[in-house]
Amino acid sequence: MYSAAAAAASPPRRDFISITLSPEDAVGAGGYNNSKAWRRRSCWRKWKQLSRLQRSVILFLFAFLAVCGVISYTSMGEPWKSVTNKSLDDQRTEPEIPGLKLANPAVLPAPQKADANLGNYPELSPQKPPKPPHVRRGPSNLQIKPSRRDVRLKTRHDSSRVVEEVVQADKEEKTEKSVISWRGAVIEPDQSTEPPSIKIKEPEKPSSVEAEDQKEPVPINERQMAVIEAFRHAWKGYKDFAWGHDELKPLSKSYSEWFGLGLTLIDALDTMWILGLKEEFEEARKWVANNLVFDKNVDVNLFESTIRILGGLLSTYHLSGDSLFLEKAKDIGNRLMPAFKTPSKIPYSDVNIGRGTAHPPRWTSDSTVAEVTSIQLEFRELSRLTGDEKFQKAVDEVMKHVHTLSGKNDGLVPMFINTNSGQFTHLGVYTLGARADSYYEYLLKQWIQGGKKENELLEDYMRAIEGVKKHLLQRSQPKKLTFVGELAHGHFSAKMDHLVCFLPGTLALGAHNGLTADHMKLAEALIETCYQMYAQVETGLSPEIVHFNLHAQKGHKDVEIKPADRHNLLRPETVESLFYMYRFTGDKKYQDWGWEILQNFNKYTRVPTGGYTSINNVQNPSNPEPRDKMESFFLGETLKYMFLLFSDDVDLINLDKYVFNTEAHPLPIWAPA
Ligand code: DMJ
Repeated sequence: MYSAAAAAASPPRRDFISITLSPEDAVGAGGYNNSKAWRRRSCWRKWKQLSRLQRSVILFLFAFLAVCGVISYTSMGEPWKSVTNKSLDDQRTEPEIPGLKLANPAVLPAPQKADANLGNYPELSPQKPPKPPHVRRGPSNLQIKPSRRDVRLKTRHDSSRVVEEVVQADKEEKTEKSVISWRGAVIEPDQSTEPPSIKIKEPEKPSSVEAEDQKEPVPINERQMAVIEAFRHAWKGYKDFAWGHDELKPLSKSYSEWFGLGLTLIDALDTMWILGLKEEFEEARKWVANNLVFDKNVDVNLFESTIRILGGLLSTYHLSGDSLFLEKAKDIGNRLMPAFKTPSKIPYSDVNIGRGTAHPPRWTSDSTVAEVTSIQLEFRELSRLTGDEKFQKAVDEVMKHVHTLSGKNDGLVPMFINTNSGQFTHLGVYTLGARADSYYEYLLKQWIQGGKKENELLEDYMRAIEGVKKHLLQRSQPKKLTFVGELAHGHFSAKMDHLVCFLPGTLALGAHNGLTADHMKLAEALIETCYQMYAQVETGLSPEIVHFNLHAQKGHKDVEIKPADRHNLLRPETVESLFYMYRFTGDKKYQDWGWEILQNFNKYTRVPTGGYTSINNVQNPSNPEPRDKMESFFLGETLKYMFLLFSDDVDLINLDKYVFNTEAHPLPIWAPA
């Protein structure tokens, strides 16, 4: 016992710890004694001799060391854990948008969260090097079995002669199969998540890949082979003379720049995927990974870069499952956002994607109505994929605003809108052609994309089609072709742009989605007219604009062409509508019409050294006057729609699962019916 007297007698204690092991302690007086009992007794004695402070400090030290030991054990374990889980994580395809659940095992890659750094675009975030691994994810069954595309090609091999290059591609495909899952035409959209801002029920399950795989594969037919051959010829010109530039100039064997962003290459990515051109796709993908940089001091047109670049990247991401394309899509999407910083929130036409500034054209503060209302499919999809609602919010606001505007004529919109006041300008002129066309197309397509719930969009679309019927439809002479003219301050003009030929396809798509059968009737009449715009012309190719005869005159056809309008830019609209019409009716005449058009493109616009060219004069077969330019949409749209038109496989971009943007880039329908 420790007493005060003993304390006074004993030397003052110091508050430090000294642990001395005397030989006595180690070896007892009686020599070495290592019995358990002796050791226990000796330790206990030693412990009792320590002061209370010394004992506490020793206990504390032991406790401290034990805690350190536990912590360092767990942190050393982490890297091991992540190493062992990595391969599993690579294959996982769960959605990362909080609160959203996959309705079925994902076929396409999971939507990814927006990179937090990208929010500060474009001033702060330099372009990152292309980091994401080149991984194509897909269901395991597709990785080990030959794809439907493989089988189609094989069937074709067995039955008849095949274009040589396709065989070559097929061989190469087989050698690389162990590395990459080339999904070809077996394409299931990722529809299993919904936009963050729209609350709807659990999305329905898209048809499973397994079920689709059991179907007989549809072999590629000769007409599709011819499209592949045409694409390869066009691509050869682009690769040889314009690689990485915006457009090929096939005659001068050079290129032209518009934005300096490899426009043709990006526009063509998903076409290559759909046509099964793997080798070309891989090469283009490398260019995107290593050379596509958006951090550039360049002005781009908001609409054109949205439909071609953003749309092209998003659809390629969906088809290939390669996250590189989503990263690039996020990058360009963020860089385009400054366009919406206007007093009215109606976006400016031009954005400098390097500086983060936007402005209207030099001569006006107006934007084009079709442009500001035809960027929605792409920005909405970007929000769905990133979980960042700012993209969708910006474009939805434009649609809501336009919905309320006065100045429409039975649903028909003027061509311009002011970015300051938010009001339509240049009132009184109504067209379904340039500057208004895709407004109507995107009303319907957004409604379909969003699962047919956004009633204002449908309302505006239905009203507009009634407006077309009331104000713009007429019949020509002598063939009584139904056409869509224009209205300028109450005066009807029998002028129709080739651009208007998107309309039969859009009407048919609406009818397929449950809208009135009238729309299909009108579509049938209008596609006949669009075909006649080719058939009645000397080269069998349509001019940019035609004027229809309203009165029968001896020796006159329905179609008249003015000298300034007789060029052909290799535009897609008629082929696009032929594709929809064939899909929905199965009437082979639409394929035959498309076949004629392809042959005429080959006859009058094909450049022997590679590429196709727009021409100046569709009325002169002996000299169509090549213009020396291949527009990016020839590969992005015209040849893609040709290929789809000639296909009898309704699952090759199933129209109940995908909606095409106005540049022919398929995007998933969020909640398919
Ligand atoms: C393409 O860029 C798009 O189809 C757009 O909607 C209209 N113009 C061209 C094709 O003609």
